[in-house]
Amino acid sequence: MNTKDSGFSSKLIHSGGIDDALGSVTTPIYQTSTFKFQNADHGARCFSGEEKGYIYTRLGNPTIEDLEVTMTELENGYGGLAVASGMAAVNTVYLSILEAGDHMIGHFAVYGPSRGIMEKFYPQYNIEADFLDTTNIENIEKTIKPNTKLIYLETPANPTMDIADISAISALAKKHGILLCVDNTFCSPYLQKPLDLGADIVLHSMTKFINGHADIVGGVVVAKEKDIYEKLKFVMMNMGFNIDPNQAWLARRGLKTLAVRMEKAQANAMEVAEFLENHPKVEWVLFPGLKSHPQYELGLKQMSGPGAVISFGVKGGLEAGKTVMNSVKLSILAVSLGGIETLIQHPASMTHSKLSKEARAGAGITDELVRISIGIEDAKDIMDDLDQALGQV
Ligand code: LCS
Repeated sequence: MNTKDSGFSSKLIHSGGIDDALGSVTTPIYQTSTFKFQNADHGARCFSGEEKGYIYTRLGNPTIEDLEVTMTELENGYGGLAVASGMAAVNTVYLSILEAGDHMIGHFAVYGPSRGIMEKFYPQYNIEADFLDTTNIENIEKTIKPNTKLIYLETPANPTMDIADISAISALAKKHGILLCVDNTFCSPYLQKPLDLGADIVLHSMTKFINGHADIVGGVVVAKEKDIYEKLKFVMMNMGFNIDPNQAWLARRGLKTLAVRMEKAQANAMEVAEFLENHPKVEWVLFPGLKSHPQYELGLKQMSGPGAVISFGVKGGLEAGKTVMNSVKLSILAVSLGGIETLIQHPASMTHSKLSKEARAGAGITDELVRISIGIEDAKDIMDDLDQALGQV
């Protein structure tokens, strides 16, 4: 079905959809590494690009394509690539856009490894980066150099929930001939469409809201324009970053319920955030849906909802936060986010532990910060659980 003019939820259900001769309602899992050619000339035509045909799963597979076409439609892009993990998506972007001698600007509080790999691995290829507070556009402007090729945002950011102004930063990037990439993992295209706001590339850890069921690891990159898509595709194919058809199928299945999952999770999160903000044992709460969020107005402008991830500090600091994490019964003490189950974790000792203490402190990832990703359980049960855990402090 052509879903170009369909609404978002119809796209979730009907986009992609590879023709299947046997009439399967869902796209089959093409569990094959390679595809048979009709004859030698057909094989040659597939390789030269004269004819569209499947060749070898690292280069393309109908189950994977189903997911890529859907994500591309949802993000309003030119083309998308599903890859083995969110970090494969991040590195596909870095490797495609940055050459030796180039410079990148990133937000200082992105997912730990997205910053860590850039600071620890890429300098050997003479690629340099500055990670700074991108919620202040002047910081970016001051840091742009003649060799700056990429601005890399994560908004809302993991785990500080900072919100960067995608439209304003995109205008600045365009003025300087710099590409803008946005990690949209915390929102999903249901809540935010970075390409519509001016970004050139959007990426996700599909491990999170896109799949939504904490049962796969995957990533996706979507480009606004053909030339960038072709660069990303070259790297993806030749680095072997492709997702496997089984994982792609699960992600595509999980994606079908994104709208209903996100609605329920963010409604729960709104209740939980208000509950935490009024709790006597809680020092502070960061959640885009609360008026106390420093970029609350900007969030309203560029996101259609606050999402379902909350960061908070417990009175009594790290020790008190640990007591809460050790006392929860319904929430699960685990990293990751964006699934149907509520997960709680401690960024300074877990997801962001590989960043230096100075880098964490500079980015606002304090030792007392606890992050909770709200699931689709009953809001009352989540709050009762947090209340009894806070009661242990
Ligand atoms: N981008 C963001 C915003 C993320 O939160 C993560 C993972 C990644 C990229 C990398 O994706 P992956 O390779 O894991 O699919 N974030 C995690 C987190 O906060 N806890 O565990 C993983």
